[in-house]
Amino acid sequence: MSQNAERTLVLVKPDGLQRGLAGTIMSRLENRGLKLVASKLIHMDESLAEAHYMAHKDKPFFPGLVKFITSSPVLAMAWEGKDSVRVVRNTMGATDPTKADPGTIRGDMAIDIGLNLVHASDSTDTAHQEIQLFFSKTEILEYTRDIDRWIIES
Ligand code: IDP
Ligand code: MG
Repeated sequence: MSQNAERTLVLVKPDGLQRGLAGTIMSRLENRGLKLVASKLIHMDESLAEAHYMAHKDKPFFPGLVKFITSSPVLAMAWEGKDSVRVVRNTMGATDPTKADPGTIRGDMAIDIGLNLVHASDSTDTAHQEIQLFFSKTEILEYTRDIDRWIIES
């Protein structure tokens, strides 16, 4: 991994794939200058969903959230770049799309909190755990991009 770079887990949730927005969402992250280092289409089972959303297990919306995230495939991705955890959260917008800023993924393309299109890790620690949950070491690819010298000052 290049200096100062970090990785974060992003899911295009079932609503994103069903609505045909996976490409648009990937484009937004690519356009921001982030680098895709892992990706897979996966139909999450209950145990993966419960592990992924463990922090919310006592919340009233937890059963509905598990049911939703396992209802149809998701696109799981790891993105790498400068401050990627914070940058991706900012690019996604607030959890409740009615409160998300225009210009963000949720602020432009979603309106309901239960159908907010994307997941992204909320800290470098959770990013590390979440990436491990979805990807093996060999599924995360190290490569350089010539264009990076036009995106990140050395
Ligand atoms: P985040 O996805 O922005 O990190 P979290 O608070 O971690 O938001 O919640 C995880 C997911 O659970 C949200 O993306 C949303 O889909 C769902 N969720 C959160 N709060 C509520 C709620 O109050 N009602 C219904 N669903 C919720
Ligand atoms: Mg969260």
